[in-house]
Amino acid sequence: MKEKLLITAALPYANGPLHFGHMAGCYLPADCYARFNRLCQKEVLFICGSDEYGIAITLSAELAHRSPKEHVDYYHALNINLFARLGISFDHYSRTSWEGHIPVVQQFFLDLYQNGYIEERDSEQLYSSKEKRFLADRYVVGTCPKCFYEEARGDECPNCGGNFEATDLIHPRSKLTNSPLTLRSSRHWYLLFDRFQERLQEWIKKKRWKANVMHFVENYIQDLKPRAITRDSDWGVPLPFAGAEKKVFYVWFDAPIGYISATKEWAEKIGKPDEWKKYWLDSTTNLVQFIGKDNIPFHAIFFPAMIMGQNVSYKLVDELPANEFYNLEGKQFSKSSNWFIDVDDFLHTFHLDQLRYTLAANAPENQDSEFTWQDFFMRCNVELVGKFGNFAHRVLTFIQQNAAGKTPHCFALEEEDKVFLETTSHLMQEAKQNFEKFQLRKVAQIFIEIASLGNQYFDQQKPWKLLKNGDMRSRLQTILYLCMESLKSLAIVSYPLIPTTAEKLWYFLGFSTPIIKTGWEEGKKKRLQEGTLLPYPERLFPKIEPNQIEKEKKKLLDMTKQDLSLEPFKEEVDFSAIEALDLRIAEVIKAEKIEEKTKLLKLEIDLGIEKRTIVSGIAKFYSPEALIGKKVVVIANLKPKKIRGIESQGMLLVATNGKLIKLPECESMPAGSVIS
Ligand code: B3M
Ligand code: ZN
Repeated sequence: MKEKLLITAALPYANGPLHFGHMAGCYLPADCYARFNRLCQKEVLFICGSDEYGIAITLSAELAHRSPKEHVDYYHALNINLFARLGISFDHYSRTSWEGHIPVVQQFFLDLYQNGYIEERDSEQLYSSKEKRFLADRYVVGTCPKCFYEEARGDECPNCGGNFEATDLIHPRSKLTNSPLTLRSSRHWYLLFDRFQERLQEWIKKKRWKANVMHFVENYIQDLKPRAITRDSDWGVPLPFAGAEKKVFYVWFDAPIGYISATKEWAEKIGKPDEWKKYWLDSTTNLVQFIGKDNIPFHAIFFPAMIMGQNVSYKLVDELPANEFYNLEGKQFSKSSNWFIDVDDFLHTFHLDQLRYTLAANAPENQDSEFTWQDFFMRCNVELVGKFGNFAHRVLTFIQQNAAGKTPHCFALEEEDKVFLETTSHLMQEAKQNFEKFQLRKVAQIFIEIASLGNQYFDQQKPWKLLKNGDMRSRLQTILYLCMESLKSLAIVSYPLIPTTAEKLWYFLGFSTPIIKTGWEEGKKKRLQEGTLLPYPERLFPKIEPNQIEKEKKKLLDMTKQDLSLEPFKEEVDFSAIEALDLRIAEVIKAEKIEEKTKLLKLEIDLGIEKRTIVSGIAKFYSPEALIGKKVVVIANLKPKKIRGIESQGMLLVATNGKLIKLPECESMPAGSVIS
């Protein structure tokens, strides 16, 4: 029977864009592992989905003036899109807000309840009389009980780093309305984690996880306490009985169950609704869960305890590859402080496999690591182009030019040929073991080592010298054949890391069945078909110019200089307020500065129906000459107003972040067009 593998990657919150840090830490390692095991022809199911409940999400949604549903719909779509572009090969990507998730979570709770692991408790929670609701965690701000910093959050203090309950804050107030909060009794359900201590200890003892993970987990288990698994909110999985209205499960209770419900959704999708059981309810499944280090307690302790309290025996996690953090040029990736790399931008300029290789070669496996442009440059040019690409290119073009573009024949091997083949094969085996141990950095290193070995062999054998000697024809063929053998190994080893490029190389070697369909062992055994007419090879990777990297570094720095103090949203308005506005496209026909030193320009514009004069404060960003002939958006029904003695008959609309000003783009529309 085939070995069965269920691979999961931490469910990302649908609460903000994902960045390279998430990719390097969790999703790319999980993807490489899934691809590797598929290549080894194991039965692989790779599952993930968006984590869509929780207080952090309702708060962000409220701050952005949208409903939680709109908020998660937006980020869920963004997550899907990003994973697709990075070639993350999930078999199914679900979301915790799909309806099938609810009964699974509720049943988990009911089993725990029946088995005596749940306790109801009344406790004092912070209540806002103004908002008429309980406020939890991040909805609360107040004075830190430890250092008296006045802007501490409900769960921690950014000033002293202290951790506490929201109820410990001095003068707690609502983050949204600033209104004071008072204590009110609220009923919550607690999961008695302490009751699982012995079973968890027994179970964890047998694990062979990374030392830091083991150490952390063993310590954590010493001091397990009951924890509230419900919250006062209406966004989340509801409790399965009456009398618990406005209560939902805590996001860390429902999210891990999302792995199971996502698998159920997958089974439904493929039209075999019971197929999920083959993975979750069969002890022979190997369950491998990829996570970031901040998720360790939930996957190594809480979720296993929740499973131990069930009436059904679900799989407990077997392997828990937990990576450290991945930063950007020395600082954490952060969209809000403009320290990130725009993925669209990146993939527009560079090749996806350049990124996948760099992230894998530098993955934060045993300590934090970082993306730097310099490292990217070096890996792309020195390793991907200089070693791997170069070897492929010189061998394949040599064959095109000197061996009629056909797979050469392999004649008798000499000692050095055998050593070359054996060393390559040995390195491949080593790469395989490292894939199995989640050591992508090491795999990447071995991959480049195989390429270097190929280059050395080619240099030592000097096939170009043999060209001149007709008697050496068979020797020449053998050498080229063996170089192609080495390229074959490179394609196989690199497939999980850089699948597109590996398949391309495979095709250049004259194979018509893709590597992934051929398999690791089969591919290794498969003979190159001597005499096959080979396709003309392209370069596998382009070389990156130093100025491209300088440009990227500058872009990053420039971004941080932008002012991020964007204005908060204004009060809601009725549709009538929008209808009342007459927005039009106009063409600028004349433009001049009012006085040399002001930022004001006097514009003459054509609204299609009539011409007007308007005064606009954009002189710092647009010269009069640049504006002539440009289409702009104006408010056409604004009462005229005198500015510096000139009657401005309308107003020009611009985009601004307080520092920069840009005119919206609408060149293709004729003057007079209505904006609605
Ligand atoms: N959404 C946390 C995170 O993205 C969380 C993981 C859930 S896994 C069940 O770090
Ligand atoms: Zn503090």
